[in-house]
Amino acid sequence: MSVATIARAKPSPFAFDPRHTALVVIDMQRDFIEPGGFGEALGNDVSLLAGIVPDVARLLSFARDQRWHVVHTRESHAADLSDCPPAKRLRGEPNARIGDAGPMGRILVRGEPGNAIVEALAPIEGELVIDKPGKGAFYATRLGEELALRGVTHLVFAGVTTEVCVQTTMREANDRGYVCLLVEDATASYIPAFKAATVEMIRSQGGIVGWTATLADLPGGRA
Ligand code: TIU
Repeated sequence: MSVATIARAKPSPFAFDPRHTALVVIDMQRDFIEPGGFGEALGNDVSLLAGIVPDVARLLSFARDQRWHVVHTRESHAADLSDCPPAKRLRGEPNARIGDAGPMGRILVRGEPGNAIVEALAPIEGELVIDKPGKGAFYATRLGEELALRGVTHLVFAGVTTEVCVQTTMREANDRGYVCLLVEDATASYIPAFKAATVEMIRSQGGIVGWTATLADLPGGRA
């Protein structure tokens, strides 16, 4: 069994088998990262998220080199919004509603320009792309079945936003028995204090939700 270890992971070394490990890149889509999308419509400064694109690209390249499985998610809804509960659609300001027209097409609607993953992180052939109607990537998707088919037991997380879709997915994964690690410098929030708190709470209490590490901590420091 080929086992790798991230010795400097917190709260303790993180051992994993690359063949049973997937990188899960959460919602690195234009809607959240570029001006004119859902994130900005909610009143956020999107530059905080754009700043991690090169770091996520380094992590993605590392995962591909190491032959980890790779999963990309997109928060998105069907064009008829049949998978968007009113409680979600009506949240926020009237001009920020999911399904409304925006500069990058209809907000958070599948297939619209704004729903695309940013070019620098575009999925390549063989990588799994999961469209998810919720904040968590396991809710109402085939993610669990796809990971089971591939024999994945360990998940390494990156993406946005740390305390919303990343944390929700990580908690869903933890409850489903996956061993989880968050790469601190490959995740971001519109609210830096929330990112910091999330990183701390994940690894608190002996790793109650999982582990954290930085890109420089990865095996070989190659990322
Ligand atoms: N608003 C916010 O921080 N996040 C989201 O709505 N979705 C994700 O985190 N992807």
